[in-house]
Amino acid sequence: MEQYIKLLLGDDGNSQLLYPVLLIVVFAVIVLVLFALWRRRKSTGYIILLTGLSDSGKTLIYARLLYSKYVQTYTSIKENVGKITVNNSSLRIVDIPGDERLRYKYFDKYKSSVRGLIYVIDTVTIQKELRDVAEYLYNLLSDPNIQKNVPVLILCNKQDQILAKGSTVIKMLLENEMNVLRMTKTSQLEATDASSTNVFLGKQGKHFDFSHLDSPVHFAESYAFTKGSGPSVDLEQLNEWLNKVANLM
Ligand SMILES: Nc1nc2c(ncn2[C@@H]2O[C@H](COP(=O)(O)OP(=O)(O)OP(=O)(O)O)[C@@H](O)[C@H]2O)c(=O)[nH]1
Ligand SMILES: [Mg+2]
Repeated sequence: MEQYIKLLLGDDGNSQLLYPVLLIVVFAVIVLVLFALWRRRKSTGYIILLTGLSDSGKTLIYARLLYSKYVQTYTSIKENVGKITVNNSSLRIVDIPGDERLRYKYFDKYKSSVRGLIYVIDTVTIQKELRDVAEYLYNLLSDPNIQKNVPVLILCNKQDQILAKGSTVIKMLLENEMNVLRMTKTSQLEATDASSTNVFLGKQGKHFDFSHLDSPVHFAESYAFTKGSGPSVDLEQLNEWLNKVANLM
């Protein structure tokens, strides 16, 4: 040990090798700590949040993704959390209740770790629920945790139903509704004090357009169940999106 220290300090006791060696040691420790954190993150899994209004089909989609089977679902009052592996990445799927008294509580619980957001829409009842669907989506997209470039998938579910609206129509309906909502929110913002949490989404002076947001927003169609004959599930576009998100990790 003595010899080793002498070698580092040099014959005259000056530190010729000491600083480069210390630098290498510090660098190695930092790399090891970062690697350990990365491994831990990988094994805990990246959170993909399944959200949307009540009855849109989140829990059935969750069951399909995790267990590839149909389950009888009931209005959720707590979250479901489970892991799937996509392209060697571990994704933690978190299905949160859509009930309006619970949805923000659970969103707040997971939002800081969200790496992807799936917003499920019941495309049969959309016309009736448009205001609620748009408002909840607007609030989610305004959240700083989501604005950090988190990929968003708007999943137009229940496509097995004859009265279901397609994703192109849903996109148009939502953009129009979000445009109106944004005007209301902006005027609220002007009328109230600066502590208001309303955020202006999109480009000033332009009609609301999902492509103007920082987060990449995609639309997809799905069904997780059908009462008729034929295939009972189609989550292909959802799986494609999950693959893309997993590749980013
Ligand atoms: N026809 C049809 N029914 C579906 C589909 N997906 C879900 N459902 C039915 O819609 C109802 C609601 O589904 P859930 O998965 O419980 O809805 P949820 O979004 O989890 O609702 P909350 O837990 O209240 O937030 C259930 O009766 C499902 O069987 C679908 O693609 N097509
Ligand atoms: Mg549910």
